[in-house]
Amino acid sequence: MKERLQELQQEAVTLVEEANDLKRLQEIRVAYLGKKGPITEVLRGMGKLSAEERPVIGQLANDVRAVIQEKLEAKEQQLEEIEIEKKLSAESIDVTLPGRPVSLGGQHTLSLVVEQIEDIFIGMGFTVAEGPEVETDYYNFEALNLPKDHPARDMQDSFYITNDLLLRTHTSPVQARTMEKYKGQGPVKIICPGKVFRRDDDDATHSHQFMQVEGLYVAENVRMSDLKGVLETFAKKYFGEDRKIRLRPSFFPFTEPSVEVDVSCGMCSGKGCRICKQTGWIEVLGAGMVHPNVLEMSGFDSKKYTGFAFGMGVERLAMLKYDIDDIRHFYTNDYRFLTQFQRER
Ligand code: FA5
Repeated sequence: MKERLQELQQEAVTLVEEANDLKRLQEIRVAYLGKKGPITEVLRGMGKLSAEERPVIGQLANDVRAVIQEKLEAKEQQLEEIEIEKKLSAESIDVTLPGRPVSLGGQHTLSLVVEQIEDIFIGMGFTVAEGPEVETDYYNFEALNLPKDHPARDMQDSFYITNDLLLRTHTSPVQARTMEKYKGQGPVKIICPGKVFRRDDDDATHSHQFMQVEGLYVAENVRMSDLKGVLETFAKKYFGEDRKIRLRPSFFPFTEPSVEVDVSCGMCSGKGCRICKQTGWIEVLGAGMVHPNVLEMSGFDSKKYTGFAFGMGVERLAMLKYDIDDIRHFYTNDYRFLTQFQRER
């Protein structure tokens, strides 16, 4: 019996040493130390032993049990440590690896162009004003000398929301809103960039939603030559010296006299192409001297004050400067298109 116990101890210790995971250790524990294990069996057979042998074998069985138990615990600890080590090395972070590049967003091309336009006019003493995109019929039309049923309302097909509310068709309502705030006291010298909406069919140069920058200068003795000077200065600063501008007589109910301003086409250098509809010129803005009725309706004395106003199409200005062949590029938001334009410093 003594030999049997020593054999069992040897067997168990060898198995424990060979075990290489915690599951196997548990199996060995159950097999050798469990209730149905060989040591328990030996102890059960102690009844057959003599009184002298009994305590010796009992003591030995307990010692064997203790040795196996000890070996199991030591091995268990060892395997746990290996496991933790493995886990740590699998999860370790190499802090010396270069980081993944973060792709930074940028400003939309139209915002960049609006900023350039603002910078130029701020440099000429204008400040930036704002107005709502959902506008009343009064400010969009009536206050601009376009009473209800005036035929010139057809020049700008509108998106009406109710009988009295519409998406503004131009930034000109900000003229009337701003003049009202000044309560008849000039000078007023503002620009207003913003979105406008028209029921125009979309094509390479037209969109149903586009941006304008309005300009208004009302003071004593403002003349047509001031308007021309400001627009020429703007064109030179924005396009550079190589582009030409021309003024054509035109009609707007809110200005008298009125002009339309064209810039020479950059795609064909004025020779004529699809973009300029073979004319060599692209219309970029409407302008004129503020109509006395508009001044009076907004609380300004038209005998004391005169002024000029203009409204420019931002997309057209951007297309001309960057030779963009289709206005729809601005709205489809193709990343490859947008990332070509960076802020000018
Ligand atoms: C006006 O909107 C006037 N309010 C401008 C004005 C202001 C005149 C102050 C006098 C005094 P017009 O409809 O021509 O005018 O539009 C002005 C500019 O907006 C055009 O020269 C053009 O550059 C741009 N534009 C007009 N329609 C579209 C369109 N559908 N898509 C893109 N740009 C357009």
